[in-house]
Amino acid sequence: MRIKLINPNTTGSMTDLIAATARSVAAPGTEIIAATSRSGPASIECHFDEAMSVVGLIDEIIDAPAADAYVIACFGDPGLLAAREITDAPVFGIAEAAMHAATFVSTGFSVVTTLERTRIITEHLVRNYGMEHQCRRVRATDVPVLELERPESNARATILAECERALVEDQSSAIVLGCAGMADLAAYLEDRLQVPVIDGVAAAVKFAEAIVGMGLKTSKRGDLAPPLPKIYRGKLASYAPGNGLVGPTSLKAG
Ligand code: 5HY
Repeated sequence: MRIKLINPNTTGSMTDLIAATARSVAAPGTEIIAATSRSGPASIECHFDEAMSVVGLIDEIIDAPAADAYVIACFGDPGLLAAREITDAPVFGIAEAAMHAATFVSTGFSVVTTLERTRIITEHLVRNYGMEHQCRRVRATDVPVLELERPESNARATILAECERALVEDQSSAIVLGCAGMADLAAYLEDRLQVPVIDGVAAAVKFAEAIVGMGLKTSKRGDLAPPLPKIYRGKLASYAPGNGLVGPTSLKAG
């Protein structure tokens, strides 16, 4: 099967890190195509960044080659439901995937994320995904996303310390990493903390393999049916559903 891994921010070096993690867990026979969005923010750290990242994300789903499944490799799961409307191939957000994986191996987890201001975005997702009972707390480290890949930023030590606090103060028994840029830290942290540390990129790839392996596709009955044909004006005129790019006539078959 072919899984298209989309980094909705425009930083290629981060995509390389994410792709390496995805390929390290992919089963034999699973092809990982990694794509960096070509338009939008260098990193996604607020509501505006998220909103501005969605068109670039959609472009990566519209553009060939088609995949059997798509992974949105940003912990805000930006544009997840919109993406599920324009293809019947299953689409996974790394936040949703990581939280579900955590519930299989613990009765209570903490999320350790980047900036304080993104903490509220994750708390919204926890509620949206019905994870209030399992997610004990969302914690911020105030490490900017692009600092994660700078060794001299001390990000790893800062994240480890926050995870240690989470296990004691939140009484959590698992950690969910709150950024795709933390994907390469899971093994190190798990070794230090001796609890499950879940990276959403790996979780999303394995869930994609499982769901595609079951022959499941996204339902086109109800709210995830293709967007209704209509006129779009201005910068986004070419995205008008029904004009061949997006919508019923161009449903991206998985
Ligand atoms: C991410 N931002 O995974 C999120 C993390 C965050 O550019 N990739 C980003 O801080 O919300």
